[in-house]
Amino acid sequence: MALRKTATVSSRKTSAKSTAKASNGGPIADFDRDEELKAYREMLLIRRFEEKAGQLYGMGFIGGFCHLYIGQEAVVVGMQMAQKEGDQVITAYRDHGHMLATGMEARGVMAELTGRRSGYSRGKGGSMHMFSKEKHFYGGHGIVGAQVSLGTGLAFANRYRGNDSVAVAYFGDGAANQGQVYESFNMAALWKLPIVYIVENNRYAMGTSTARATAQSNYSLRGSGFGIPGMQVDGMDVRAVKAAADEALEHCRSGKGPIILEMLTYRYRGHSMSDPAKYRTKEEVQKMRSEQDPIEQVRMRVMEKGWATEDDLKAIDKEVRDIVADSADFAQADPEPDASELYTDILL
Ligand SMILES: Cc1ncc(C[n+]2csc(CCOP(=O)(O)OP(=O)(O)O)c2C)c(N)n1
Ligand SMILES: [Mg+2]
Repeated sequence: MALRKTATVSSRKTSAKSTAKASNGGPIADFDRDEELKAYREMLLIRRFEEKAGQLYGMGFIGGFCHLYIGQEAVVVGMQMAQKEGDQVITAYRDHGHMLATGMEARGVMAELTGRRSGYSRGKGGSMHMFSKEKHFYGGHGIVGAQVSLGTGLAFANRYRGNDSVAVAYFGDGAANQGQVYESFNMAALWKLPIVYIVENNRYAMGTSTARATAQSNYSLRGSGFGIPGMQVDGMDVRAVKAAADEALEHCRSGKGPIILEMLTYRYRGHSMSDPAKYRTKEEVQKMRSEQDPIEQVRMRVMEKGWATEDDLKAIDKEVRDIVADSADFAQADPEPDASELYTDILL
């Protein structure tokens, strides 16, 4: 696979017209009406869920850390649309979107965020530590970069068992500078492990911009020393993500080993819930929101093509809002775990 060159993210404009190429020159998937509306719904669910999580945090219902995924929705939704049943997902702490995209229930995720009994980790894991073996979601990790090694282990297990599954390991631009990432790349390339490494390049690691922290800002090239191919992808366009995902998953499934997808994306909110945001201007955030918003891009396309009316989209919005409101009501009514649960499900 050819390595593609960087395109500047800032030159992109939201366009209602469907073009043959993504804004950085990469391929896009040709979505039909159902796919557009599915992508729209899934991304909206994540956004509304995250907005509600932010509210509940402000009201004191969620304790500890809480990292919102708002702005980055197209990445996980485009990837998930290309994956097959059995493909594993693992990510860092900015993880609620990944959980919802794998099909985990909003109720269980919200209950975990609020530390309740019906949460995915029985209220004992919180925002950063949730898992669902049934949905092949392996966390939720607070140690920056750790999920890359663990994800490589998942891929090793696939190879060892001789199954057809691919592991998808997400990590940030900051995590990409961790040493264990390269130890993992080495083993994955050596043993041709079926894994897609996704660098979610949202331009910041907490308050440090990529420009200040990295000697090689084209993260798709980070595997080149190991012969791992990579692509830069417009991570704000769900069709571009889907096209890259199709190619990458096929690469892995056909036994060619690992591949890296660098998703050019952006987070609208602060790193976590308290973030003075002195490291970027309000104008920078506003420009991304108004010109490249992943949900707005789909909305404009489906409206222009006559694939949905305002009312159709409002109905989707209502359905999604209802799911999210229900999850918040459920979580607040659910009891906290009993004190006797303190010593269960843990290694002593
Ligand atoms: C090993 C380790 N070092 C440092 C931290 C503190 N820390 C938490 S998040 C973060 C930034 C990571 O940024 P990035 O990988 O770009 O992910 P993003 O938050 O942008 O999604 C750091 C340094 C940590 N949790 N683990
Ligand atoms: Mg980052």
